[in-house]
Amino acid sequence: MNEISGPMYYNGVYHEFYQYNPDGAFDPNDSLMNMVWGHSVSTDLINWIGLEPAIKPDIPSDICGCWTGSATILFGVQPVIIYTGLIDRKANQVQNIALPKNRSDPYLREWAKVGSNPVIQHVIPGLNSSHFRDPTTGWIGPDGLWRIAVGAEVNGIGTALLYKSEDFMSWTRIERPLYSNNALNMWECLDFFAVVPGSNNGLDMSSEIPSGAKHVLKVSINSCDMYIVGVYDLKRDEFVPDTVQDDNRLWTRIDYGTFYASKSFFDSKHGRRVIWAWSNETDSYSDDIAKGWAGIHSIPRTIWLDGDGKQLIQWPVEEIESLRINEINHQGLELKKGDLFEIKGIDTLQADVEIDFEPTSIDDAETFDPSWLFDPRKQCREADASVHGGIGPFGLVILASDNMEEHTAVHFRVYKSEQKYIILMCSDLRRSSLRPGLYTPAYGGFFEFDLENEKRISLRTLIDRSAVESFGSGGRICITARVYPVALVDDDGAHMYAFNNGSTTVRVPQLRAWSMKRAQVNVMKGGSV
Ligand code: DQQ
Repeated sequence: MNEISGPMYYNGVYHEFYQYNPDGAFDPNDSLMNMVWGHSVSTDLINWIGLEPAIKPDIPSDICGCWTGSATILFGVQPVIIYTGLIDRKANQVQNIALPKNRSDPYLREWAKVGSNPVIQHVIPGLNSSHFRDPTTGWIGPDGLWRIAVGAEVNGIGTALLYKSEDFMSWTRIERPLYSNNALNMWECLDFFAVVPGSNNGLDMSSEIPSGAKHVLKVSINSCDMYIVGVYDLKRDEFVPDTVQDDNRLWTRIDYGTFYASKSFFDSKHGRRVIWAWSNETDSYSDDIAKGWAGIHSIPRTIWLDGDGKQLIQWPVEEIESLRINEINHQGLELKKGDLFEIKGIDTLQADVEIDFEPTSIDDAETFDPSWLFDPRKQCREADASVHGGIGPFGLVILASDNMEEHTAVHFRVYKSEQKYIILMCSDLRRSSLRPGLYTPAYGGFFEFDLENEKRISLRTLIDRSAVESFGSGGRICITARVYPVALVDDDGAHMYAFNNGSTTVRVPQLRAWSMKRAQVNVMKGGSV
């Protein structure tokens, strides 16, 4: 499977539709021609029931595949899916609509395509018709009309085309796009949502958006999910970024690891916005064929905008804590240069770890070089966990074999840049496994941190065997990684450590860790798994 398509909360049930390849774990032509919409439901975002696919290719306007799209709940009662259909084997794309056959079925198992499909076709000069896809969730304007954006490449430029409709069925394109930027070409899986700076209450895009709200445009391209914060100019129906860098390597990322095509939705049960994404395998295709599956979805995260109005914050939904068991707790540890503290007493292959680091002095931060911002992964390779620093590296070593031949390091290093501090967070997979044929980069990203006032740098890492999801500084920076250590396959128990390799001693005021119970994942309705 690949990404989540059309997540929604409707009548007490969460729906997760997703791109699913019925032909197997590996698509030899990488053409994704037969994709269907897989469908799972949950009441807590943690335990899932698998259902039959909701949408399959069977009409001329999706005959070669049902690609990504969104769900919108019209006036709180009528769910509608709008998705991309492939009309031929050249992957030319149009947009289609499907409605639930029976709204009183709590799981909305069956969906019917409307007779007027395709509801949107590619008729714009300069549009690359095989790059015209992934319609967003709808939102309503002050004129009462619905809007959606569709990702496209127009004359080689990445564009969010804007469409308007009275009834969500018949659509007219607004000549001016919602936004376009030549820093990138095709934009996949656009997401557009409103946020109030400093508030973790989510906003429903189908309701009135309060004044003072900001808007976020997320684009997916080249395995990266990037976002821009700005305002939505209602008069011009245009997204206006607060700032945008010409060089897309400097765009802020939702997650700096294997986390792609993310999608958010408004969760009316808890009044929050939830985002999650596809994390692809980074093992080999033959491994995928042997396993019989490929691709997972990250743990859903609550997402909101920091009080500074610039940075999105993400944190695993609180329901994940229902899986925590066997808590262990340490307070007042001190890690001097070279110290390694073993975290024992939990299942290190399936764990949730929360740890705070407090450097005892801020004097020894090394000088930051702004050119590093273009390639944080290079900095993670060059200044890795074994390279002594001033403040840091400190962090966690996880999934480590007895002799450390295999291990994954998730760590921070603090730099001084004129009057501010900039932290590099890395998730370094280069020694994660002895197995050949794996993709094992050192992922990394930078973030600004008010070290003088905040003092503590937090790290939370959720480990679910091959999935390692790390949240730095309360969710200001996230890195998802996939690892395949031999120790994991053999199930002979891996080690976990907190470490410091910087000359500044680091206090650990609080370290809490849990084993995680197994969630029910895609238990098929009717008993089989
Ligand atoms: N995957 C879908 C497309 C989308 C891409 C096809 C992103 O709709 O653009 O499975 O991973």
